Amino acid sequence: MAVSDHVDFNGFMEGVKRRNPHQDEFVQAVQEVAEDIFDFIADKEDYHSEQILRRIAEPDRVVSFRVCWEDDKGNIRVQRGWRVQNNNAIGPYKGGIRFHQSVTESVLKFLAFEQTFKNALTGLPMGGGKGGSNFNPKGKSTREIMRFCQSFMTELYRHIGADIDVPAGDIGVGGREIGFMFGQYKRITGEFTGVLTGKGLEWGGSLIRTEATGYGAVYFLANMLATKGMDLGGKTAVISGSGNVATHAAEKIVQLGGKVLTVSDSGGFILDPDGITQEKIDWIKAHKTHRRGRIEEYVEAFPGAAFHAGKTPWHVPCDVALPCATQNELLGDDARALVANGCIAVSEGANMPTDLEGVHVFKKARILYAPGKAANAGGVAVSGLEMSQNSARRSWTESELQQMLRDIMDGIHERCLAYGDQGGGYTDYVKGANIAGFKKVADAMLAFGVV
Ligand code: NDP
Ligand code: 2IT
Repeated sequence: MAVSDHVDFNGFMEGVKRRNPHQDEFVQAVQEVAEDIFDFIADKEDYHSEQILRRIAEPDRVVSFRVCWEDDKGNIRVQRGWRVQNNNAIGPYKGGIRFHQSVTESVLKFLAFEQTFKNALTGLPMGGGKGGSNFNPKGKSTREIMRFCQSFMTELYRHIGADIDVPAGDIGVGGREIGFMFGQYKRITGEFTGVLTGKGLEWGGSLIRTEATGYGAVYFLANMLATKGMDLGGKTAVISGSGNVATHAAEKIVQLGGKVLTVSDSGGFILDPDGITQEKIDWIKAHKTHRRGRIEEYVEAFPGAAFHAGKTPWHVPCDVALPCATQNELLGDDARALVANGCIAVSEGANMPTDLEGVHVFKKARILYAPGKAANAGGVAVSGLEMSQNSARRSWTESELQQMLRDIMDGIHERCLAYGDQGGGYTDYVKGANIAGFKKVADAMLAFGVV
């Protein structure tokens, strides 16, 4: 078939929308990738005739299941659980589990799709998957969390395995939840394997996994600044979120000499003009443990700060911004405000935090802008290193792992430069990440034929 006979970008997106009704997040993630991939594959016949993008944008499978559990008052509660196995062309499915009331099939399909490119970018052999439930962990007792995790794993266990699909944490799932799920998997199967990552250090976990996503997002930011001869010393940073990714991103910014002005949660953001120091970050970590505290209580502990209810922090003037909470938390107007206020770099700790309009604003302004699939890949990368350590039945030291994380983030940055260089000193990191991630997965799929 001649290249000109192939479906064009608009035709492709119409098909994606038709086949995925009411799945706006999934359609958005596919569009962001397709915008770059259609140009790249324009003259590459194999990718067209083998329908590679069409196949990556159709999950290998979506497993949906009922999760029943009993709350502390004896009420029977029913939630829905999913595992989306998007693509395993270059390794076992790999990706986190999210527990949040906003979780839908669309959200998990977008996350599994993004994860496929992200994992390829790390250079490690991992395919893309994601799972979760519309369970809301806020306000639940530890016993309720345990019963929910056990019930969730009682179905999930039959779909995962150390060489099949290896889940980890995400929003609402941290070390405690991974412990409950790992315990249940081991109880059901009788196997002690590296079936989950983000495990405790005593039972197969890896050093620096907890810190890796936030630290990695700042390493990537530092790499982008370095291309312009700059570093983080003295730079002001605006961060959203106050969970795992946000607090560790803040910590690394402070270590590299920057000043963090904001963090947030779903209730609003705090602005601390004196800067959020390590001592204050430690307070946030302790306060938000197991989703108990609210960020608005920060102003009682540190009266120099102000709380802005129901608002996001993007209108606060800053040099660099790190959205680290959730998808579509930074919209077109927010992106315009950041650019107008002189922000020079954005590094996404969260997955797809910027909507498509915002992405286009950043690209047009030609600022340093790293999409989540590149900037937040440090977490899954250290998960990949946890898998290697589990398979080899050994543990690397902290300094070895720190170096490996640095090297992997440098490698992702290099791959983005290689495919995103637009000339005139401007790198389109979105394009670079999309093409580099796509090419690796696509070439593996070509090797396998039509399967
Ligand atoms: P946590 O559960 O530790 O923290 C989530 C934070 O985001 C909380 O501050 C939470 O506020 C806020 N948040 C969640 N949902 C919303 C919402 N709808 N609106 C406003 N704020 C919200 O999760 P993580 O830090 O692990 O994850 C944050 C982001 O990073 C997610 O996009 C995740 O996919 C991504 N990510 C995580 C990785 C990891 O290793 N953990 C790896 C790569 C990406 P509140 O307390 O009010 O709910
Ligand atoms: O979005 C992500 O990359 C994660 N939540 C981490 C996935 C993992 O397998 O460590």
